[in-house]
Amino acid sequence: MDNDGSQKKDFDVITVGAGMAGLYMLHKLRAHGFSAIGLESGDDVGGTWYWNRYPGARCDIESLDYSYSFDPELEKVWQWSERYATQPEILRYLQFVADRYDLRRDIRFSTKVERADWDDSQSKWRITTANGDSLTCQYYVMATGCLSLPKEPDVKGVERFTGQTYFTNRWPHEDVDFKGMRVAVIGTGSSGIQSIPLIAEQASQLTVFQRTANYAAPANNGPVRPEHRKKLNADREAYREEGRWSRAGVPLPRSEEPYSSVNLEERQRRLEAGFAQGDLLTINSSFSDLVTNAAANESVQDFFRDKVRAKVTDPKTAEDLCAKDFPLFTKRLCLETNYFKTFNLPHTKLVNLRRTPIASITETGIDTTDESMEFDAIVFATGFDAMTGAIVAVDIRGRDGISLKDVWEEGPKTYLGLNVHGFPNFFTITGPGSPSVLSNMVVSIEQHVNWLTATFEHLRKEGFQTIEATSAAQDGWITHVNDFANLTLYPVANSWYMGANVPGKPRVFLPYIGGVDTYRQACNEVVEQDYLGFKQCGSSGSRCNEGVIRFVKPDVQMVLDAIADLEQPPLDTLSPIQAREQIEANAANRAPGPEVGEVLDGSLPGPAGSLNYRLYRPATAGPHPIVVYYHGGGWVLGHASSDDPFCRYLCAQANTLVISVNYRHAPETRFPAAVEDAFEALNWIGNNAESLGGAPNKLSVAGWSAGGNLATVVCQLALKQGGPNINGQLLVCPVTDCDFSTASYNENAEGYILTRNLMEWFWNQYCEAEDRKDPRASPLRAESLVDLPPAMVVTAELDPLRDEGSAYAAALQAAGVIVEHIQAPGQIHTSLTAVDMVPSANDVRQAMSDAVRAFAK
Ligand code: N01
Repeated sequence: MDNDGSQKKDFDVITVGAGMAGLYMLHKLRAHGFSAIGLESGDDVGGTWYWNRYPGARCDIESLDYSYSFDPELEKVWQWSERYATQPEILRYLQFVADRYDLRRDIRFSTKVERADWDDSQSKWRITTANGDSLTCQYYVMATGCLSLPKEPDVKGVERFTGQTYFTNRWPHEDVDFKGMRVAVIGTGSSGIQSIPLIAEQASQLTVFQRTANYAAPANNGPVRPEHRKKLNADREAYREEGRWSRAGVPLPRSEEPYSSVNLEERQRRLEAGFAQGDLLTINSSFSDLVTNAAANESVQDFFRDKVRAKVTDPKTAEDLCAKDFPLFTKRLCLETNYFKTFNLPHTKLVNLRRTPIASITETGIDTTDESMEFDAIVFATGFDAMTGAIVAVDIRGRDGISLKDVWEEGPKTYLGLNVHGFPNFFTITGPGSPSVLSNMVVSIEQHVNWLTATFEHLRKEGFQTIEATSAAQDGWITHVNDFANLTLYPVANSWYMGANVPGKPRVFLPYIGGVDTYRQACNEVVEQDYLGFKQCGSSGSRCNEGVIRFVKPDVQMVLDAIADLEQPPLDTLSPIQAREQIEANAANRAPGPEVGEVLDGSLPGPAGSLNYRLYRPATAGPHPIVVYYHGGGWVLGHASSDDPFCRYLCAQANTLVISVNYRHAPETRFPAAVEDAFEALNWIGNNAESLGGAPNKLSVAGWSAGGNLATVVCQLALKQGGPNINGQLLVCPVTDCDFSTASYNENAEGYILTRNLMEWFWNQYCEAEDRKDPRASPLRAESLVDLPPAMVVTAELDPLRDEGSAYAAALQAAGVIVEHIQAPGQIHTSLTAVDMVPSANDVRQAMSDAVRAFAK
């Protein structure tokens, strides 16, 4: 109440939704001295668990984990009766929480928010409800849940049916009795799979209309597992903390072993154990690559299909119930109790809508293209407009009246799934771009609520009134979210994760798949870096630490982490011999690269003795264009086969013969020995092209790193000294100069494998100081680059050599050479050639192989 006794209208925070997120938000805000109110369209607390009252509704994360952890006392006083509690029990729990913390007094029920307008002059949000109330607040938080707005039933004739119609996600509060009724269920997602067996127990006839069969594991529900309770009770805080820093918000061992690395017997054992465990996560956690490796995923799909075949007696029905249309896990795995066995009951029938689609719903039933069926009731288990639907259902207007719906027209844009540029002081709990639905929601909710409350406190302490993500930070986060998703099989499925279940919704991967742990770390780092990527404003000024929180591609980061785990000494602290040994030992673990037609080792006459080469021949009929390839390794490390995966890739992908030639290395032989060898090898290959199986006059060069340096140099020498005609040069992160003062040397001096120290070490091994400006060492310093062959120059953003590569591309272009320069964001010096290890560089690699093909035309 305000002082005059009227209902209070202005708050520090208004939260929309009184489900799990809204309740905890309210509790936490109160504890930190913020005035807060919750607005809820339902007439009680519970959110998802208030609306989804259909028979069989249960959680699919074990209740011990799917419960708040913020108050140890609460955990002690509430005891779950089952592993996976029913909807009524979870609703009772949330009601208990609301009562225990006296939350209802600050929740206005039956209050639907219709509009929210940012008032820049007041630095406040004005919230308008359907009841006509107008309230204001400094911070506006949507705690509306990810799966709350029902998807409109997009079935023809839906309004014609005169029998009873039910929606699983808006189930009546009073009991529904299907006894003696002919019931249709449309939809076989989690809601359908949970409700169908119970509806079958009552109905006299049940017909299930399935458009897409789903993967389901047995729930094996029962009392809470004693060992689970014991683990939690042994050290609650440690257990919860493990969950907070886990991949999915549940403490679980996670295998680092790819599926293919495990023998058949062990694979089967793990899959059976996962099934026996009866949960969503164990099977996926039993191998490292089930959501990234299509072949591994396919093999586990077979396991799931065989389980269905073993349960369902009619083979045709069994086959129809086998999921086949999308990779396992790329839609949420369902947990089932008697679902498949229900189809063995004589009064249950499956209609496969792929074969016989629904033509129309009629007054009395459903017509498919094959038959007319009469029903007393139709149950729609057709899902939600997930993750964004409930948010944009409110007309949210940010700065200058911009509409969130418009801003999100092509897919949601958020920073960390928490805030949106242009919408100061507006927040979403478990919003798109956060782990949310891919995690134990309670863990993610608690993390967001804690982060928000700490942020509001920080702003209060610092005297700031507003906070808003910058456009650059938001774009960076969206790129990161997509980069992670693109490493997985998820984008191929027509799932609600992709927005693909709602006609017309943009196809965008909505949650963040990097993991609860990774995400939490990012949020923490944002705070540690004084709210990196947020602009904070107050009456006495503003502060903005502009930046992108995650700019390294996620797969590159995994490589960096794996290397850090090895705890190896930096190469530049070793002798060249030790450095070579370390590099060779590491190479033993790398991915092998694609198959090619033939690999031959040979030698050719060099200026100071023979030089080894390795020849990669495509499987197609020759003769093929030739690429003379120079390996990387700072003129100190490597040999003819040290870039084996990349050479194989170029050979197979560009259908070209790749001849990787060795050259003398430093410090044993210093500059210009490597150049002399590289040039001699080029000449020899040019002269022997036909006997090597190459097409005449189709010769290009390629090289990576120091090999890129040699490739540029031989092109210059061939022009000057009359070498063979070169059709093109592919320069991958090349050394082109000896200047350590570039911005890229400063920005990327450490942390990305090739360090500034290492590069200095390489130069010191290779070349006397007075020789370094010789264009044969620093080709960027050549007098003229006119008439050099067409080039593709590829530079990596996080590479000390980036700027000299870019400078060489620009100099070539200025000299009239045809150049394509690709700058690879988020990549490091070693990642572009790391075939099969860094898939985020696949597009760049494809462009390289296209360029090599084009050189030969
Ligand atoms: O919805 P869904 P849901 N004609 O979208 C079909 C969570 N949840 O409510 O796949 C015919 O998964 C549609 O077919 P298709 C959980 O995260 C959790 O079941 O589009 N069929 C699909 O079969 C879950 O993932 C629990 O071809 C139509 C079904 O309807 C999420 O909520 C329990 C159709 C919809 O499946 C959503 O689950 C329940 C049409 N026009 C839900 N339109 C727990 O266990 C749609 N379908 C905690």
